[in-house]
Amino acid sequence: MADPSTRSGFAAVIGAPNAGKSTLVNQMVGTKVSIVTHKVQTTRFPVRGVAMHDDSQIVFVDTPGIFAPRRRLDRAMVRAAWTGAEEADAIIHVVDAAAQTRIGTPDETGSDHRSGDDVARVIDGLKEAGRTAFLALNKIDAMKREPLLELAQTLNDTGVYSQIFMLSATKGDGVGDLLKAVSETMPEGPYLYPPDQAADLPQSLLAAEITREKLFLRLHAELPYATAVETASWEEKRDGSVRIEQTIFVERESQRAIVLGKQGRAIREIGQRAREELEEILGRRVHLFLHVKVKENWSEQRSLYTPLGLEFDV
Ligand SMILES: Nc1nc2c(ncn2[C@@H]2O[C@H](COP(=O)(O)OP(=O)(O)OP(=O)(O)O)[C@@H](O)[C@H]2O)c(=O)[nH]1
Ligand SMILES: [Mg+2]
Repeated sequence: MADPSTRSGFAAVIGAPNAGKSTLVNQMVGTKVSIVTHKVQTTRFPVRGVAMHDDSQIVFVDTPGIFAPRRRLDRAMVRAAWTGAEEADAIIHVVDAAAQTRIGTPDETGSDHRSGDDVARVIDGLKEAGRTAFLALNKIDAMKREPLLELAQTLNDTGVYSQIFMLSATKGDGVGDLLKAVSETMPEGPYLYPPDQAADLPQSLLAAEITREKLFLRLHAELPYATAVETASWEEKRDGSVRIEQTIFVERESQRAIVLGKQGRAIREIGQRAREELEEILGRRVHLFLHVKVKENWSEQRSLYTPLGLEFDV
């Protein structure tokens, strides 16, 4: 019989690209379930992370950033984010509060923080859906108090937020308060996952994501967005190690050359970083083999979308 005193449900974490959604989910779950980089549009599909708080189980759904989509993959990403929100018991809107006070000023990455538009887009979406959300004003470690309070006031006036939290997802400040508040809104019911399970991403997919994170960190400008990673084979060895082969797809031959680097230096570095992290996650030796393949239209292939929980026809 299910214990009637337990609560469980889904909490979608939505917001503009780069707001810190994945960092926040990892922090609330207490382990890395979703990859994080300084670049926008890192997360491409919904990733679940399970957290416990007292007798509540919260399944956080990290989602791709919400922005004005252009390509098919972009549209699918944004659609997935909204679907995640519609289906969830609670919604957390993460806002990069520090960036909001720098709108129009390009930073070292060349980004001009037009995410003001993206914040408005989320607010409009919440209004249309008739939903309220928890507002998580993130990155408070990187800004002054006064503009933060002003921003909180402005966003509060929109009327779409039930509660406002100010936090630093990287440092963990304020994250516990949000977790507690969300846990209290979860509906009564039995746990959806075993209480000690943190993630539900298949290992081969997680391994592909780790490599994609290293690609995003190593490559520049538009190139990361022209890449995708697939785990082609996964072989358990008798000595306890695992042999993983992955394919990195790029759209053009010239991109392949950059991913490989001079005398294969770039791909070696990417492979080494991914292998080191995989060994840490899996707790055993990993032999990682990366192949770079040109597939001009990888982002137009239906078979790529479904396994990731993305819709193709949007
Ligand atoms: N200073 C500071 N940086 C943060 C904080 N939270 C996240 N970041 C940084 O913001 C960047 C983006 O973080 P992510 O967690 O990947 O953001 P995201 O919202 O998941 O981004 P997408 O998946 O691209 O939509 C990374 O460089 C993080 O280290 C924070 O509290 N303070
Ligand atoms: Mg993310």
